[in-house]
Amino acid sequence: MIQQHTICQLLIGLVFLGLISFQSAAQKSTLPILESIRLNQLGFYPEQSKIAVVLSAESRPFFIRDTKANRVVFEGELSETRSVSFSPKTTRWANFSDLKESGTFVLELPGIGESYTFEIKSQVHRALGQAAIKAFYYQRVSTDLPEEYAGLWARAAGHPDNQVLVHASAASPERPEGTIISAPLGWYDAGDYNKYIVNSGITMGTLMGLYEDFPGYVKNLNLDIPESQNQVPDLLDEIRWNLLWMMDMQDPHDGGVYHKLTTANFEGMVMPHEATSQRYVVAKSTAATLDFAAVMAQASRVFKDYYPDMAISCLKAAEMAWQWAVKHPNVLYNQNEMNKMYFPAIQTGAYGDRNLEDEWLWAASELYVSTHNLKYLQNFPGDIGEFSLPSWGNVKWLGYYSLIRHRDHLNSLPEGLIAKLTSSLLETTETYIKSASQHSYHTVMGQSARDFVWGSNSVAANQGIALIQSYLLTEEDKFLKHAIGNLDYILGRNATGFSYVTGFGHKSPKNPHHRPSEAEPEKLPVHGFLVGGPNPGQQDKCDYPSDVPDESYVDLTCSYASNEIAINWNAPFAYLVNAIEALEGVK
Ligand code: 9MR
Repeated sequence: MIQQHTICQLLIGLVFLGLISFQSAAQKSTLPILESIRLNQLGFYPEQSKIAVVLSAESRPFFIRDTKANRVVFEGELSETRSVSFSPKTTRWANFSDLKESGTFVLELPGIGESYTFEIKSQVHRALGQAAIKAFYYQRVSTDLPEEYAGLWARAAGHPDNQVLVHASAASPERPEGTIISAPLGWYDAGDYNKYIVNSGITMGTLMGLYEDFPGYVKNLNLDIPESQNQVPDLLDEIRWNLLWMMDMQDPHDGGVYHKLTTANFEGMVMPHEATSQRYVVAKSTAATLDFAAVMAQASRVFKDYYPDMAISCLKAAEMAWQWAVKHPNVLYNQNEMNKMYFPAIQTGAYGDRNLEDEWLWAASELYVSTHNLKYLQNFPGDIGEFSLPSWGNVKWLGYYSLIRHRDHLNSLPEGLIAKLTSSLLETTETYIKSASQHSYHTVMGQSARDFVWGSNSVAANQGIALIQSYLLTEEDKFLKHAIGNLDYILGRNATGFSYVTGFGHKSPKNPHHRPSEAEPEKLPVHGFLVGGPNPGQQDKCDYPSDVPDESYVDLTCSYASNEIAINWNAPFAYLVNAIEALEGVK
């Protein structure tokens, strides 16, 4: 009696400490689920690596148990310990890559506990890949989302954006302050309801890159959106929704592009149709205009076969934007300075960038690929510099990826350029891989504390894209393997044990900073969104459970610095999952 009582107390204590939680009675095993076992909570491909990480000081045997047959199908021993300098945690890995049979399994530490269930099967991320793109549909502006397509998250239309005012900062002779313009459609940027050209730029470039790299796969992707019945790939119809908005952000009189379409202040935590404050187009900027030029140039290729007239308009818009930028090469968006001069002051996301070298390169690359006009190569640098991971403020490699992807059709590139680009990319991704095996979670992501910026999960996704690009160039399996490793990171093999995608995995964000999800708390959050992830900056001042860089994450709605969703994070995530499905899911 006494012994049972003590064990009971111990278990209650452990639950209280958050170390374990009990699984549903439907499962056969009576072992508790251990939060200290970290793995991709969806599962693995039969022919690929299968690694879990255990936060354990002791070396132990581990079993993989088939939950249906209730039978051990694999036995192994945890590895020696690993750690990183910025975290006090040590880990060991369980490698069960040799298990290739399909089914539903748990990883068991005999006598102690077991992992969440996971699957081994082909197409294990197929539904996730669709959801990662469908998330953009849920962000659509100026339209209702009928239940037929949006299910649980059906909602009324918000933001018609047909009565948008030209803000004083954006006034021009043809469009003085207060002019009413119309710029409907597009996607909400993130948890807020504004539309920003710079952030749309990288998002669109990344999604169109997915189409250009995997057209066959994308054509078969059904997203169940209103356009699904037409002959156009659903991904392209989704992209078009935002493209049409972007086109209206160009001033037709001079080709310059407004930096953003926004309210003066962030709206409250209400549904789109209840957020009705006046919206403005604000200040033209060179960054926005060049990002726009790059997107339009790429769109002119991607949409040529499906919407030929629109594709022609896109190329014209791109060329006009380029010309504006040539005349105004360094108009920076500086919100603080702007607010000293104009009323109303604008307090929403700035996406202010001080270095435009990369925007020039991206626009030049896309325009050159689409037109083959040598004038776009005139100012190309002889020295391409080191590889740098794309982010909203650094888009150089979006352009370089395009040059690499279209290399066979580009005859006039400076000699040796493609060779320099590919060796720069491969040098970086080889280094990524070398260090991964020394790292706590056996991932490319998180080898350095510097990976944990605002939106760190998009760093993991963009590293994954660099690895996929390397794989496409070399066909060396190690690159694909480590791209999948970063997806494993996103889905649970990480320092918090979260699968960072709403609606996917056993422990996923329930309270993302996302207005439509917050405004209807009785519903599950809209699914398919990647949250920002660990960010030791903790700029939102919410109550975080830890200050350690890779653990600085909290699943609270207040946490816009770690738990917001954003289109520029979902795009590389959508690329990564779908590229992996296109390459591995078919096996
Ligand atoms: O992703 C952006 C991050 O890099 C910046 O540090 C941060 C602060 O300026 O802003 C982030 O972008 C937010 C934008 O400003 C407004 N919409 C939500 C975006 C995601 O948090």
